[in-house]
Order: sequence, then C-alpha cells, then structure tokens
Amino acid sequence: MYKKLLSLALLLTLAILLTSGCTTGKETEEKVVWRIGHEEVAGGIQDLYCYEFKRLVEEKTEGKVQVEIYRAGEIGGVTDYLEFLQGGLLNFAILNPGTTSTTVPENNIFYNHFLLPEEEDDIQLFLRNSKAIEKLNEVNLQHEMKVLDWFFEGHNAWTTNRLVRSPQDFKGIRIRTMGSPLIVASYQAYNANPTPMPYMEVYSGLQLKQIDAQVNPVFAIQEMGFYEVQDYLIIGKQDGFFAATVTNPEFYEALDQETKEILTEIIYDLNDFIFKKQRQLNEERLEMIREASDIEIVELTPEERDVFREAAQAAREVFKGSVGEEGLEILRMVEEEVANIREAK
Ligand code: 6CS
Repeated sequence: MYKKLLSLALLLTLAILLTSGCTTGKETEEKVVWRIGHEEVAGGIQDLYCYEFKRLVEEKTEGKVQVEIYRAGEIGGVTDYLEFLQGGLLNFAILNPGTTSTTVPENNIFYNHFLLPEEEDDIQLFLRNSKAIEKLNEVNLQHEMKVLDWFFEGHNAWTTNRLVRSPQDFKGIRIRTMGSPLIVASYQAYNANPTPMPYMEVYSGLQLKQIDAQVNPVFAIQEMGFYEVQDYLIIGKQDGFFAATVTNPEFYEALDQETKEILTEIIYDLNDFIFKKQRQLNEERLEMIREASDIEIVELTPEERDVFREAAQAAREVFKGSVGEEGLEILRMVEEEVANIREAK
C-alpha cells in the first residue's frame, strides 16, 4: 500500500516536472517532445540506440519532434517504465524481456537457453522474418505495449569467482540474475542459487560477496566494472540479451500517417545500426577487459555446452508451464523457424 502511494506520488511529481513547458508527444505551437527511457547507463547499447533514435527522429522530422532520453534510474526504476508508458510520461521505452516478463510471461521466450540461433546474422534474420515474434507482439499489445522492434545486445556471459565448466560446478554459486522467473529457473536447473537484485547493485553485491557471480553481455561486464571483482569470464552462448522498442498504442495511433512512416523507416534502420554496434562494442570491450585485468576468459567447448543444453530442458518445461496456449504456439513456431534457418545453411 505504502509502495503504491509512493509510486503514485512519484508519478504525479514527474508529470508536473516533465509536462511543464511542453506537451508529451502532442503537437502544440511550441514543440513536440518524445520521451524515451532505457535500462542502461551512458554508453550502453540501449543508450547508443536511443541517441541514434534521437538523431534520426530530429533529422527526419526536420526538428519538429525533439527527443529526450532518460537512462536507468533517471526517472524511477525500469520496472516503473510500463506504468510511465501507460500514463504518458514516456512515449517510448527500451525494455528487455527480463523486465516485462512478469506482465507478459511469453516474452521469456528469449530466455530459453539454447533455443534461438547462435550466429548473429541468423539472429537478425530470425528477428526480421519471424511469424512467432509477430504473434508475441500481438500478445504484448493485449497488455498495452506496442512493440516496434526487437534487437540483440550480445550473448550473455557469466562472470564468477570460481571456474564453471559444467552444471556440477555451479553448485553453491549465488548468481545474480534479473527477476524473471524463467531466468531463475534456468540457473536452478544448472544447480546454482539464482539471486535477483537490481542491476545498479550488482557491482557492490559482488564486491561485498553477497553474490558470487552474475550474467550479462560482455559490453555490460566492461562498462559496469564486473570484471574488476570477478575471477572468470565464461562464454557459453547459452542465450542472448534482447530488448524491445516499445510504445504506447494510443500514442502511436494518434500519430499522423507521415510520422508513422518516418518512424517505421527509422526503426528498421536502427536495427541494422545496433546489430553492427553491438558486435563492435562486445568485441572491443572483451579486449579492454583482457588488457585491464587478469580475469581468466574461458570459452566452453561444444561438449561442455551440450551438458548445459541437456540441463536446460528442465527450464524449458518451466516456460511451458508458465504460458497459455498462445505461448506454447509461439514456442512451437520459434522451434520450426530456427530449424528452417539451420537447414537453409
Ligand atoms: O542485468 C540487467 O539487469 C541489465 N543488463 C543489461 C545489459 N541491460 C539492462 C538490464 O537491466
């Protein structure tokens, strides 16, 4: 109750602060401002995405629309973003499925280990053409989230204070994960002790030894400094980190046709931009970690990955049990589409 009141008070304060001097996403004689919130810090992949979004929107609308960007923690927590979108404080948000899956469990499809293609070009091909993802977007729309696009931020890697090459090695390791029940189940299936905590608390959690490990793409491991307080960086390519560009359906429908077309074009171009950027950033930052520390970088062998693949089946069952008919159909479609991509090679 207290939390709810606090959140309402926060919403009201933000509404007053943010709407003074301009209107949210509405054309006035003064200016049109679109607000986009994301989950990362300066220089993160979502941040680069939002700055390119801003550049393109302002250029293609010839300055008629101005974009304001809010980083993690600048206006509430990322778990408030859905409320902010619905209330009009944000017009767009970048949200990873770990954040939205408590509202839309089907979004956890992205956190099924060893399900999606592993090669980056295949991932992009899959995201661009997938009917399963179209269906997933329809489910999100039922929850007032219009997904404009999904993009990839890199494979998730583990950093640990003990070498992990098998699910057996994960025994007793407290690994920080996001709160998504499927992510938690996935690490339970590997014998670890998943410990959800906010992103911004992970560094101190590792430093104070409240946790022994965490999971994130390499670019994040570098920019958040996790490598400084861990002994191993383990690359198993068991899953990837994906994010959605989301808008409020009413806001979107109120845009004129020309603006919608500009937006579609921008979102398409951004997908290419961010795929290239994430590759460059993840590669560069792995080198930066190598140079700046003596953390041991380990790549799991195909045989070791197979053992994890087998163990991950228990979590697949958890996913199946957490979604209804639509979710099961999405899973079936993804499996078929991924198999088709594999066979076409
Ligand atoms: O681990 C997390 O919670 C975060 N990781 C990344 C790479 N982006 C945002 C997210 O909240």
